[in-house]
Amino acid sequence: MTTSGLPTRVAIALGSNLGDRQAHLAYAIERLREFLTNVRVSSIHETAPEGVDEPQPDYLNAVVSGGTTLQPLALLHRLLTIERERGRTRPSLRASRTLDLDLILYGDDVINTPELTVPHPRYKDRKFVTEPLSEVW
Ligand code: PH2
Ligand code: MG
Ligand code: MG
Repeated sequence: MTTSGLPTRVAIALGSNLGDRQAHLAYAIERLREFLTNVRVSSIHETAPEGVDEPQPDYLNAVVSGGTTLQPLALLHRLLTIERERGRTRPSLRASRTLDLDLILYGDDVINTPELTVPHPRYKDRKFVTEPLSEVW
């Protein structure tokens, strides 16, 4: 748990494969700038869907890093709010989505709660995360 008032460096993975994907990512990046400092934005990667059961449209993926004084759960709740602002629904696990914002890294913290697992448990196996992450971390 980070307790100081100093910003913690975080990485957030962005994904979209429904609707105006570019607009969803651009919106998310602008919203993230409201509470992150020293923001770095990766390039946008167009990727085939991975680990899904049914055919899906291709994704646009990116990673944003920056500093925040928000605690992890407060940050998570901001991310979920931004997803909802783009009409995100969850009809099933890994369903196509307008906007997915995953908290991948929160400094060096290891967090295991029912609501939040950080580092994100599968990110190292996902090229659509590791490639953009390598551009900003
Ligand atoms: N997200 C998933 C499942 N599969 N595949 C790609 N290419 N990009 C994603 O963002 C993605 C995925 C569930 O979060
Ligand atoms: Mg995800
Ligand atoms: Mg998610």
